[in-house]
Amino acid sequence: MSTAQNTLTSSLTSSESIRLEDKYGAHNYHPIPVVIDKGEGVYVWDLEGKRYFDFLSAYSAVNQGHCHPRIISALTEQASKVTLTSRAFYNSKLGVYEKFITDFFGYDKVLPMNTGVEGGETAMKLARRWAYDVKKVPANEAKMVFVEGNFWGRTLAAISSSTDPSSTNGFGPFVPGYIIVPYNNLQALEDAFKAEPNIAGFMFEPIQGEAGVVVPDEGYIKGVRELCTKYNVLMIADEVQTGLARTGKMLACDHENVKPDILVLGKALSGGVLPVAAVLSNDEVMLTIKPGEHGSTYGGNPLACAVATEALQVLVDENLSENSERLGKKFRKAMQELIAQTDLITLVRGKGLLNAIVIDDTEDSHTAWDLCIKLAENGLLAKPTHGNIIRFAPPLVITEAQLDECISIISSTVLNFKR
Ligand code: IF1
Repeated sequence: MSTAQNTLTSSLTSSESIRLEDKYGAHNYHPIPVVIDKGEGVYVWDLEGKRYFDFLSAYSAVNQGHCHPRIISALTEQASKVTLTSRAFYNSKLGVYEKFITDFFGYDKVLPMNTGVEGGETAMKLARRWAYDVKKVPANEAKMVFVEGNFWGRTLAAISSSTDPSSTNGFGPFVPGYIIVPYNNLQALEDAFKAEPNIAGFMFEPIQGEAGVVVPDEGYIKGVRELCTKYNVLMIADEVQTGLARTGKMLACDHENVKPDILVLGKALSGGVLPVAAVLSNDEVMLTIKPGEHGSTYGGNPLACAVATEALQVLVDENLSENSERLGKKFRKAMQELIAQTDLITLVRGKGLLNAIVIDDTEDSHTAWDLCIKLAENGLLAKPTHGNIIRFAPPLVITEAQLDECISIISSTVLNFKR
C-alpha cells in the first residue's frame, strides 16, 4: 500500500519539485538545484535517477552514511513499539541510553534534547545556573563568552552571539550578557576572563564549521582548557559538527586530549535519521537544573534513544574515526597536488574528513557556487559556506576507492572550469 507521500511524488520531476518548494515553501534557503529522492551510504539519487556522491553529509549529520542498515533497523524496530512517551513518565529506553552515552564519553550525566541549537541553549542555561548556584555570580549578572565567526544555530540566543550579519540583520534586539573574543587567540580569551569576574562559560567549536572549516593552532584547545580551569569558567565544546568521528577522532577535543566541562552533540548522533542532541556534563553542573526547569516534548524519546545508541555503536564498530583520519590526510594531499596545477584554489584546510577549499575570488563572487554547479553535473554534491569557501565532508564510511573517484571528479571539474 503506497503512502500518500509516495503517491504524490511517484511521477514528480525535479523541476516540478523545485517549483513546488518555491511556491509553497519559505524562501529561507538557496539550495543547489538538485532534488534528492534516495540515499544510501555515500550516494544520493535525484528524481531522474542520477547518482551523486554526497560531499556535504547533511552538514555532518550522516557520518555513518545515508540510511545505515543497522540504524534504520533500530529505528523501525523501536517505531513499531513506542516512539514518544513525553518525560511526564519514564520510558524503557532512556535510562539504558543515558548509561550508554555517559559511559561512552565519560561524564556523570546527559540531558537529552533534539536539535544542535537546543543543545547549545541547554549548555548555556546549565552554565548560567552553575554560575549562580556554584560560582555565586550575582543574579542576572552571568556572562557568556563566544568567539568571532561562531555558528551554533538559528535561535535568538544563538544569533545574539553571531558576528555574521546574514545571521543577525533584522532580528534584534539580542540576548544580553555576551562577550565576543577573536577565535584562536588565547591572550584575548585570558584578557576577557581577567576583565570580567562573572563569566559562566566559554562556548566554542574546536574547528569552526560554518566559518569555513577554520582549524585553530595546535595547542589552542588545550590552552582554552587551562584558562577555563584557571579562571573557573565552564569550557563548553560545541561538537555538533566536529564530533562523532568527523575530524579523525571521536571528538575534535580528543586531538589535544582535552575534556570540556560541557559537551554538546547533535547531527550524526542519530546518523541523520531524526533530530537527536545531547548535552553531557558532571553532577556539579548538571544537577543545578531541578525537575521542571528545562526540557522538551521530544527530548529523550525512546525512538531517539534506540537510534542514537546504534548510531554511536556503528561509529566504533566500523572504525569511522580511523577511516576519517586516514582518508582525510589522503584527500588534503590530493587537493594540495591539485592546487599546484590551478590558480582557482588558494588553499585546502581541515582535519579528518571535515575539509574546505578556498576559491581564489572574493567572498561575494559566485565562482564557488558555479564550481559547485559543475561538480553536481559531474556527480558530486557540495555547497559553498561563505562565498568563496567550499566545504567537503563526505560520509565517514567512504572507501578509498570511492574517495579516489571523488578526487578525480573534483580535479577534472576544477581543471576544466571556466570562470
Ligand atoms: C542551517 C550552517 C553548518 C552547527 C554547530 C550547532 C548547530 C550547527 C557547530 C545547530 C548547525 C547547520 C545548521 C544548518 C546548516 C548547518 C551549518 F551552515 F548553518 F552553519 F553545519 F555549518 N553547532 N549547523 O554547525 O544545530 O540546530 O541545526 O541541529 O541552519 O542552515 P541544529
